[in-house]
Amino acid sequence: MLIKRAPMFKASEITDDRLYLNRREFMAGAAALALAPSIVSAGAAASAPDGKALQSTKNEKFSIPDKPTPFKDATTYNNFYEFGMDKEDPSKYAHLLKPRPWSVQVDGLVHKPRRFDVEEILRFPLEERVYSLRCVEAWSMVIPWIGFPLANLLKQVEPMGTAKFVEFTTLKDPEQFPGQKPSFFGGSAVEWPYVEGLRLDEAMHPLTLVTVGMYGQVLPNQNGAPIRIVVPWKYGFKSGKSIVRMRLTEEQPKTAWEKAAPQEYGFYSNVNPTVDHPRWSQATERRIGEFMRRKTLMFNGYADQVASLYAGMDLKKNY
Ligand SMILES: Nc1nc2c(c(=O)[nH]1)N[C@H]1C(S)=C(S)[C@@H](COP(=O)(O)O)O[C@H]1N2
Ligand SMILES: [Mo]
Repeated sequence: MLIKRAPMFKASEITDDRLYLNRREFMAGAAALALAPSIVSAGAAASAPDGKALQSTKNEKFSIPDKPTPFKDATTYNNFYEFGMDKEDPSKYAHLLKPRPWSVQVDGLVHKPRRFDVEEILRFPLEERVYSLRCVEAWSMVIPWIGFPLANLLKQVEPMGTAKFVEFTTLKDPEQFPGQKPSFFGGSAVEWPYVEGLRLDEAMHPLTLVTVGMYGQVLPNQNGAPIRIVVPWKYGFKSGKSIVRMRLTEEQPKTAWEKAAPQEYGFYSNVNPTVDHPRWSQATERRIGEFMRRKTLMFNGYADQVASLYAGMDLKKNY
């Protein structure tokens, strides 16, 4: 039987995840000893950036000093359910996605709705910003993203006074995303297309990034090519990949994960170590590549910059 509305992750997967990483570390150790080099090098993904280079200016003010996660981990350990539900699926099937031609429709409650071609989006002044991405599964990575503030793009379409939210929609095309096929093995956990959303003030916050690259190159397909959103103070699933539409609305958008499991994945999904997921703790995280778990920080370390957006809100209710 296909379980159509399965919650995002089973508690057992969280455990498997740790075992998997320990196995990888063991393999890496074995490689260092030259015991199993052929096995370690068998993966399809490159160990160093090998895509098209992308120029950008480093924004130190908006970067954390942490050491970036190895490129190979950031491109082979992914959540992108359009390609399948296993961490290896996105890098395995990423070649099916065609990131050109591509455009993003920006419409809804705006005075100047329009379509942006990807080449035009690449002409915005690009910055490199090192952010950590904290997944709701309690692991994190540090990634040098390349992009620009979403506010710069939204200003061009002139949001109306009635606009309160932005809805982000990912491409729906089962030919490019095998995980969207009705016949997909195991069924899918979410309804397609993948939809995410932010309140307009969150969307306009200078930390919220339209992202077109990472590690000095264009975004690899498995990381959301050619255009994704990155919202560093929220759990990773708020950062929708391969975006084709941004729609400004008065009503709060219905997000894919809220529809799939509302008691587990709320609209806000701010990183908050004091609010556990119903099936596991959010107090600590495993930084990919590190051995010890670290304490998770409120708003993923951005409390000074973003806490004021939620003044007066009960963050336990608005999880
Ligand atoms: N369209 C789409 N966007 C998505 C997802 C997805 O399954 N589909 N997964 C999310 C989750 S759960 C995480 S943690 C991040 C992972 O981003 P990364 O693979 O670049 O690290 O992407 C988010 N964006
Ligand atoms: Mo995630």
